[in-house]
Amino acid sequence: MTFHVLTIFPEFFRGPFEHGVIERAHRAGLIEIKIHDLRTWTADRHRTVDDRPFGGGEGMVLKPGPIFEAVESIWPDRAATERDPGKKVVLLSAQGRKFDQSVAREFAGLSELLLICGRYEGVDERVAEHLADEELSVGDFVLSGGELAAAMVIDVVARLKEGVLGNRDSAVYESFGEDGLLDCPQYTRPAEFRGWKAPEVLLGGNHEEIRQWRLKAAREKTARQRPDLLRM
Ligand code: 9D3
Repeated sequence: MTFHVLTIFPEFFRGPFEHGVIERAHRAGLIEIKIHDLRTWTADRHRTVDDRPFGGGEGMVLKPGPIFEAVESIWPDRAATERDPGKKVVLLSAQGRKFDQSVAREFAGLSELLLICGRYEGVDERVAEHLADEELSVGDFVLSGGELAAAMVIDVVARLKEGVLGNRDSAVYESFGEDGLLDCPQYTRPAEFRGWKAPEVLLGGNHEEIRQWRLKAAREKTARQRPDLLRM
């Protein structure tokens, strides 16, 4: 699967995918990540990507021109032929549909995903209306731009692709909220740390007892921290 990111901060993406599971998936050729600098599709001397909002107000708005030019150059067929259902253009914005594990599973079925990162006060609305297939938010909080959101989406979607996770940590276990529960608490050595003991049951070898303890602990933790998951 290929991820495209359109951004005015291409350097932002030097770091996030160079570690762990995603880095290995990339090296194994299971995913491709292409970072595109929006300024490539500007024509003026100052490589202008933004302008002042019509009607007045604070800050700047990303102009539609370079964004349309970029998408049309990354996917030249898109405007001419009917849209390939295996490819999606997503505008990251606080006004979008809320991202979660089930949206990620939907995206994992695509062959290519193009993520447009907004900045400043926002993006000219014609991008959301006439270019993007959808707007996507990663949560009800205010980011400084779409870059961190894009990195999140790529991380979450990539680990759902066949072969990205090892068998041991397979996507079968990637069931956030699917069984209605958070993960159970985990412990490692030392068995006693600063006077706090790891649960005795986990130190013994009784796998049925351990399974029951974990289920109960997951239920208690979910009820305490995320009661909304139990109601879903
Ligand atoms: C809601 C605040 N806006 C008032 C005019 C200004 C504004 C804040 C932050 C406009 C754009 C942004 C940048 N945010 C994103 O690009 C963004 C985002 C987010 O802020 N929250 C959750 N998900 C996302 S995805 C992209």
